[in-house]
Order: sequence, then structure tokens, then C-alpha cells
Amino acid sequence: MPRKIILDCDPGHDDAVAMMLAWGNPEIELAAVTTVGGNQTLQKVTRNALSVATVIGMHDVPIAAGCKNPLVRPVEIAEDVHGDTGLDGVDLPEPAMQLDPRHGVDLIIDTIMQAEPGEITLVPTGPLTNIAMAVRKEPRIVERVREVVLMGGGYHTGNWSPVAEFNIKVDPEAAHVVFNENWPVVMVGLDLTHQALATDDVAKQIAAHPGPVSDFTLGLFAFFRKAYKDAQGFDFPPVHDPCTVAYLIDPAIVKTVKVPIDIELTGTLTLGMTVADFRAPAPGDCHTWAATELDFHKFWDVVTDAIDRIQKQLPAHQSAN
Ligand SMILES: [Ca+2]
Repeated sequence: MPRKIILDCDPGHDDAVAMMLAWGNPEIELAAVTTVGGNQTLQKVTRNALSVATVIGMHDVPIAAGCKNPLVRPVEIAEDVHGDTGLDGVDLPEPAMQLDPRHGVDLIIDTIMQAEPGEITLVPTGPLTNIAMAVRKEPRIVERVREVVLMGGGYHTGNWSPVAEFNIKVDPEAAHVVFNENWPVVMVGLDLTHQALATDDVAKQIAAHPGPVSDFTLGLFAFFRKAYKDAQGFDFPPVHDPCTVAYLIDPAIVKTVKVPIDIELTGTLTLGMTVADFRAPAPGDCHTWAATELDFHKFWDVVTDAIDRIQKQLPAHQSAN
């Protein structure tokens, strides 16, 4: 049985790759895609989600727009990393699919409540606004969700401040809600995702499967590489978001450790820090895990395999473009 997931995202170069991996891997069934303001404005990331869905031929998956603004704080976007469109570096096709008319938060709630208990896994790869809103509107989702596997945070590092990662930092109150509900939370943070670098060898591996999705991915990587070099001094860009999906495909790809994690809401220098307590073995009621170690080759193998499978499934006229 494939794992049924809701991908709650803000595409975003690495979100786009997470969509590909979730759509192209047979172990994963995409129950819904929801968008949230984050890397770019809600309007732009929603349009991007539809364009990526068009590129990869993602039919029959509802896509809905969620929250535009964080719960409390003013909007912050990551234009220096993702560009003006949120997906700079590629031509974005006119969306071939329609947006679901529901609000993203309602699509999340409907999908979970209509599924069997324990059937749906939540995979947030943007700020946690939609997930926090869904929990507040329909608290019964907490016991029905199998687990929350999110990209965000980090236990030794930050990227939006010295100690805070973007997705958590821009809506720390939402993150506080999500980490403090009593559901299993796997934090796939920067400690892990900074190992998921799109190196030259990775680009070669993907280029060995020529086609529209491979071209699109390489375009994303080229822009992302320059942006990460200029903004954060990386030689190769970390492709954060698909690490969450890879963990669900094969837990051997992403090692985790059980550790209490909470979100700093009042620090003057540490707002949005994901504070992980490694001082002692995790207590019995601990429900949070931190990702620690990536199997680099297995990770890029599943991403490449998904791209290859998607291209083989595309209608002939689309693959020829
Ligand atoms: Ca993201």
C-alpha cells in the first residue's frame, strides 16, 4: 500500500522537486497539494504549484491555496533564494489544471477526516500556517494523522537567522502549534537537508535521462546554485524539501533520532529556533524526531528514478516538447 500524503508547500525550487518525487514514486500517493505563502507570495507559489503539476502531468490531485499570511507576524519571502517568480530559472507553462475551490486548510481537514484514521501523513515543506490553522479549526485531525514529516528547523544551524530556519522563523507561532500537538513530528531540518546538495555529479545523473522534467529540474538547479552561492556561500545548492518524501519512501535514506523539540517564541536573538534537548535520553512521552544523516546516493537515486518514471508516463506530444 502506498503512503498517502498531503504535500503542503510553497514552490519554491526544492518544493517543485518534492512534488516530482511524490508524484513519480510508486510508494507515495498524493492525496492533495496545498499551498502557503512562504518562499514567494501565496499568489505566486500557487500558480507555481499548478505550473509544476502541468510539467509533470499531475492529474487528479486536488490543489488548493491556503493561507497568505503568517498567524501573527508580517509576511517575509525568500526572493533572494527563489527569485521574482518563486521559481526563477525555468519557463513556467500556463497551468493545464484548475485550482480546487476550497481553502487549503479545508482541503487538509476534509482529506484527513474522510480517510481512515492513521491513513494520511502530512508533509509540510513551507511555513506551518495552514497546518496550525487546520489543527485549530478541526482538532480531531491530530489523532487521525499518521505522522507529520516536515522540512524546517535544525538543531545546530539556521539560515534565516544564526539559529532559525526560514519555514519556522517566518511563522514561529504556527510552528509552536504543530510541534506541541501530540502527533508524531519528524523534523527534517537543515542538519539533514544541507547534505542533499545538487552537485555536478547529481546534475549529470539527471541529465542522463533527457526529457522535459529532467530539463526543468536542471533549470531549477542552475538558478538555485547561483542563488545559494550569492546568498549563503554554498558551492552547490541544498535541495531541502524532497528529503521529507524520501524519508517516507525509504526510512533508510534519512536517519532520525528521537529528541524533544520546542519552538522559541520569545528570544531576542533566537526567535523561531527549534530547540532540541539532547541532554538525556528522550522521555517516554516524546513525540518528536530530528533527522540527522542522509544517504546521499540513495536519495538522488529515488529523485532520478521519479523523474524518469514521470517522463515515461507523459503523453508523447508533451515529452517531445
Ligand atoms: Ca519549501
